[in-house]
Formats: sequence, C-alpha cells, structure tokens
Amino acid sequence: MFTLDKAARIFPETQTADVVPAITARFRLLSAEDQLALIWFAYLEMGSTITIAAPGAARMQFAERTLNEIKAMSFAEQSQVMCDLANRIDTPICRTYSVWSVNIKLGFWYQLGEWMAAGLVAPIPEGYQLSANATAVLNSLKEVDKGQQITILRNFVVDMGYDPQKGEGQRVMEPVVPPTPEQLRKKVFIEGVINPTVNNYMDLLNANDFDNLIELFMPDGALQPPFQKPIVGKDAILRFFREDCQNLQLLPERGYAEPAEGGFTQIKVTGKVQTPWFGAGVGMNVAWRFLLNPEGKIYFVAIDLLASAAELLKLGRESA
Ligand code: 45D
Repeated sequence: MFTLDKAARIFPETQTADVVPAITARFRLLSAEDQLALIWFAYLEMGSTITIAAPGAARMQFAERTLNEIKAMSFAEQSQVMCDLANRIDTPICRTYSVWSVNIKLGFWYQLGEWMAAGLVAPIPEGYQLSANATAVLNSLKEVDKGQQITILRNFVVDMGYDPQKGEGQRVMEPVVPPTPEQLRKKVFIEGVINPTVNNYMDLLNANDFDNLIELFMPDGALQPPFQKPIVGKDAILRFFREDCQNLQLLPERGYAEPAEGGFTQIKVTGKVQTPWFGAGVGMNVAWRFLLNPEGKIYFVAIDLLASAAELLKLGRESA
C-alpha cells in the first residue's frame, strides 16, 4: 500500500528548481537593510521586462488600515517597519502581516513599492551599496528564469512578519470569486493522457470551481505545492484552494500514465502555469505528479517547479 512518503517519491527523475530554496536560504542570511534593498533592485530590474498586475480593491481592503498607518509615519519610522518585517520582530504590524494570505501580503508590498517610487514611503537610500554577499545573491537571482525569479520573490514576502502561531492560526484572506459559468469554461488537452480525473482537475481549477475540484480527492488525499510539505485531507486542501489558488491558469501540455501497485495509477503531466499577478507574461514550467486510487480519486498530487524548460519533455522512464 501507498503511504504519503512513498507517494511523494513517484517519478523520482523529475528535476525541480533547486536554485529556488538555495537562493532563498542565502537571502535569509543577509541583514534586513540588504534584504529590502536587494528586493527593490530585483523588482526594478524585473519591472523593465514584465509588469505586475495591480491587486483588486477587494483584496486590498484587508491591508488598507496598515498601509495608511505606515503612510502617515515619518521616513525613519517607515524604514523601521520594513526592517521589522524582514527581521520578523514581534510588533503589532508584524503580527497583523503574518495572518494575511499570500496574496494580501503581495498586495501590501505592491502598494508600498508604488509609494516608494512616488516618494510617499521611505525609498532605499540613494546610492545604497549592497554588501558583497547581497550582490552575489542578486546576481544569482538575475540568472534564473522568470518563473523561478517570481517564486523566489514570493518566498521572501511570505517569510516576513511575526507569527506566534507558526501558520496554525486563522488566516485573513480575500473573498472567494464565484466559479466561471459553465458555458465560458475551456477544456485542456493533454497529449498522451486520457484520464478524466486529471483533465477535470485542470479544468475545475482553471474555473475556480473549488467545491467540485475537492471531490476529486480521497478523504485522506494530499496536495504538495512547490517547495512545501504536503497539505493533507480535503478540508485543508479546500482551504488552500480558496486562499491561494484563485484565477490561476493551468496550461498542461503532455503527460504519461503508468500502473502502480495496488491498482493505483501514476500520471505525470508537464506544462505551464500562469499567476494572475503576471498573467501571460510569465509562464512557470511545472510538473504535476498524480497518484490515483483504483476508483480514480486523487491520493496524492505534487506540483513541482521544474529546473529547466528541458524538463517539460522528460516524461516516461525511457526518456529519463
Ligand atoms: O521588501 O495545480 C519592494 C498550486 C522593496 C495549486 C518589495 C499550483 C522592499 C495546485 C520592491 C517594495 C497553487 C500549488 C519588497 C498548481 C521589499 C496546482 C516588493 C501552482 C518585498 C499548478 C516586492 C501555482 C513585490 C503556482 C511587490 C506555481 C513582489 C503559482 C511581488 C505561483 C512579487 C505563483 C509577486 C507565483 C510574486 C507568484 C507578485 C510564484 C508572485 C509570484
């Protein structure tokens, strides 16, 4: 029988983007000032080739009070707030920040970035010199592909703030959008895979139809996002879909299915994913590794950010 640990090891030849945790770990060792300046320089650099979509008003209402509080501060106080967030100090703002969903955190920084550029919030000091280590981290970041860059930036933001409950507490999240009406839904085509569960998974997630999507999972099923531990059980997975997965665009390209023990089926699909933050401007190369039970329900699915575009073509064992 499969355990979660064993399920997580299906298709072991899949090469994931190890540079993401590697750069993230080096970033964490930098001083708060260096961290903020590095993100600022990375953000300016990226802004010349790709644009971030402004967050919607519904999303921003949750961060508005904190943003206005910061806007009213002196430059020195504003810099302190930003350093506290990076240093994960126990302050009221750092506690508020930590309970926001990922998208609210990103929206908060999006707004601060706009205000920094407009001179309303303390900018990175003119002529700020990154330390040698920070320069090295920034250079590494510039070398990776765009999908990896935005994942690294997202990690930086997610890690900030002070959370006494270590992610176990109640989250503040944006409202859940209604699912796309049936007649407007598009269906994916996956070369090499004819499996109703896998196709429904893609189509339902693309339609924000989380209530039907979750029914594809076994009660003790698990979903493992890139660089994270598996999320286990239907309740937790549904919460994750609502909180983190609205308006994603899944663009699977091809796949490969093979029988696994106990009548299970393992299916690997590769393709691209777009986030609403960057739209079609950034396509992340990903693999989905599904393990389905004999009834076709999902016991496990991992989503991996791939090391390179070449990984999109490596599917069956013979091509590994
Ligand atoms: O500190 O099948 C300043 C799942 C300077 C679900 C700044 C999935 C100071 C199942 C510039 C102001 C979700 C797993 C900061 C699939 C400073 C499933 C601001 C995968 C911080 C496919 C910085 C989905 C800013 C995936 C504004 C892979 C940074 C989704 C903004 C990936 C960064 C989504 C942004 C990603 C990053 C989104 C907006 C990686 C967004 C990244």
